[in-house]
Amino acid sequence: MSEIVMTNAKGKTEETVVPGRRRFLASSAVAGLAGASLSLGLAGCNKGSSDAAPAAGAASAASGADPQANIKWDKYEVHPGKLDTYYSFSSGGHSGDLRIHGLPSGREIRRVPVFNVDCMSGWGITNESRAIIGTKPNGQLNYNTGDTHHVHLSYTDGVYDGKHLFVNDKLNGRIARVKLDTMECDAITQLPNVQGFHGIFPDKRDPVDEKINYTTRVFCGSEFHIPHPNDGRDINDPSKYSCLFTCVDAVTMQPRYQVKIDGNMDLVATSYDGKLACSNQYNTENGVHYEEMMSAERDSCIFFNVARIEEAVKAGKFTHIGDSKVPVVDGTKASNTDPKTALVVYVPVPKNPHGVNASPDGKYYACSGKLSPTATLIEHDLVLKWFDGGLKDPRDTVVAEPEIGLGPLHTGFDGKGFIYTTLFLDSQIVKWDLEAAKKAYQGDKNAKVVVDRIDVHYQPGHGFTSMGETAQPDGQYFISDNKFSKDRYLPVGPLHPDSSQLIDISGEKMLLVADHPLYPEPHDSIVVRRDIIKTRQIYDLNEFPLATKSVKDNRVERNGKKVTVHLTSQAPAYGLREWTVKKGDEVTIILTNLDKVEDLTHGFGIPNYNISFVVHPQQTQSVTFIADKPGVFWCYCLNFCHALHLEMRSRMLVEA
Ligand code: K7E
Ligand code: CUA
Ligand code: CA
Repeated sequence: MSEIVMTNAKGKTEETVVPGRRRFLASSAVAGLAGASLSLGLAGCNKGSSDAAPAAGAASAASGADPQANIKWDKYEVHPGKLDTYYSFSSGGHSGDLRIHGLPSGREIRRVPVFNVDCMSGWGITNESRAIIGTKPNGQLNYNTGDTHHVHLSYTDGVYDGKHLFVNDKLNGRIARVKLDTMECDAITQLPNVQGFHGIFPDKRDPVDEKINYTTRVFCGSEFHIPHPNDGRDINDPSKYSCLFTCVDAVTMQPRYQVKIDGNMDLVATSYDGKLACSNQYNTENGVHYEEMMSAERDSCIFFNVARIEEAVKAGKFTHIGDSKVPVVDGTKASNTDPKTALVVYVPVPKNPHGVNASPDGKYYACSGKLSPTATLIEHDLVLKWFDGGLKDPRDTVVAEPEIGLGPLHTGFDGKGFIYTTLFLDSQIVKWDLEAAKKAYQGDKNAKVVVDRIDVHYQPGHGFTSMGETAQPDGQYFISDNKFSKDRYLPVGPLHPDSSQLIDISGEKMLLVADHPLYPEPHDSIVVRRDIIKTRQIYDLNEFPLATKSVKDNRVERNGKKVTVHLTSQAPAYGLREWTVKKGDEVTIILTNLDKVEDLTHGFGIPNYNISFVVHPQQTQSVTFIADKPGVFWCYCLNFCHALHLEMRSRMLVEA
């Protein structure tokens, strides 16, 4: 690779700004972000304010001042036995799971398996979880991998209602729903004809029916363009590839309709009035190699007119792709030139944007430049005005486009007029003033757009504020989820943790107040006030048709070669001390936990049969397997439950 020359927003080379720091960036981050071509990408910036001052944090570090000197640490301490103020729900990236942390402590409280197989809980092992994940005719799981990126809760009146969480699987194109009362996944749906399902966002109210002020749909983008259907046709003709935007019914979890578009979709956001959904597009070029994907100076932020799309579906203006029954409407550019009938509008924004977020007042969308040092603010009402025929050029929906720093990716709002954007290349968070950015865009040279910067460690991806994706942002915290942690934690070999940094944004200056290592690799999170989440600790036996409701009902039933063991657990014993089956039998064990005590979870493991799972108080779970190995097998409790936990076992006797 030839020598890399990075220019900052003012056209200076990076070395003249902050020497040591930029050298590190030049060697690692730039290599990862399209290498030598990056300088081309940065040339795309133009309009708007350019008061992108040299890094404030880096400057003070260079002058020796300790930015932590005046921090009152008490505020962020959660003492033993005390509870956190917030839940944070995080995707787990290519671990395929979902994480729940407490904030401000950063303590990991729970992992929820979703697309991964998990031997702690038995997710992917029990019949119940396998039915949700889906199995092939031969009984194997459809998938045992996944890649979760974005998590969002269901809404009522623009605020989290604590009912459901939705999370995407970028790897295998699936959407999952998690019940927030038990924090367990209850549905997984494959999106048809979609690859690289990345952005996901629930709606916040109905676009047509004013009375429906809660989430009934979830919108899903797709990042990779493919032939439709992707059955071997057109594999060598990328001009025939395209992407589908999918609307999934939040209740049935079935796709309602899809929109075929030009270019691709990365992140997704929705409006607060239900009228729009949008997605940033970095590959409007329909490129297949990265050079092609970054060849245009501008890409787009695409806006979907939800009500019009639903009318088109109702009116039968759709086609089908392959075997899929899901209606597909036409959102391509050529078919959507007349604003009065358009289903979508493509708003040009600078080069390869990443991340689009709706402001909590419902008025704006912030789309980050990534390969342009700008962020673009698009006004909600102006997008609607375009759809009404009142604006000629989609670009006229843009109300600000300040230069904020290098590699802007994700954005959070504090509800006080400030916007916080992660700068991947600068390894900083920049705080900028929304109204000042608008003024600067109108030509006011004195508008002070960037009001603060802080170093993070290192290369932040996602950033988000407490309650910032709702109509009730509280302006307390910003989390910077950093892709590299380098030297921040004790070294543990080549695999470094990701680094989540807690920033207090309640004052004028941002304060970095905590580092939390994360098992790779969370992308997006949301920070939710704890009063919103109402969990339950004990199941109801009546929810489980297979439950064994009394100790007296423990039994073994045989039907030909099929054996069903109806078993209970109650500390410190299972309801049967032993049972006998024959080699070759198909055995189903249905285990009901009769304990009614909070936190009293039992486990069940069968040695050498590759089976382990847990049952929570009053829950029933089952497993099915072929008893292919004769002998004595001590089925034992895996989850420490009682002083006699080690003695909690039964024998499965398999006759030869
Ligand atoms: Cu990592 Cu939201 Cu998947 Cu950006 S995405 S960083
Ligand atoms: Cu039951 Cu340990
Ligand atoms: Ca592009």
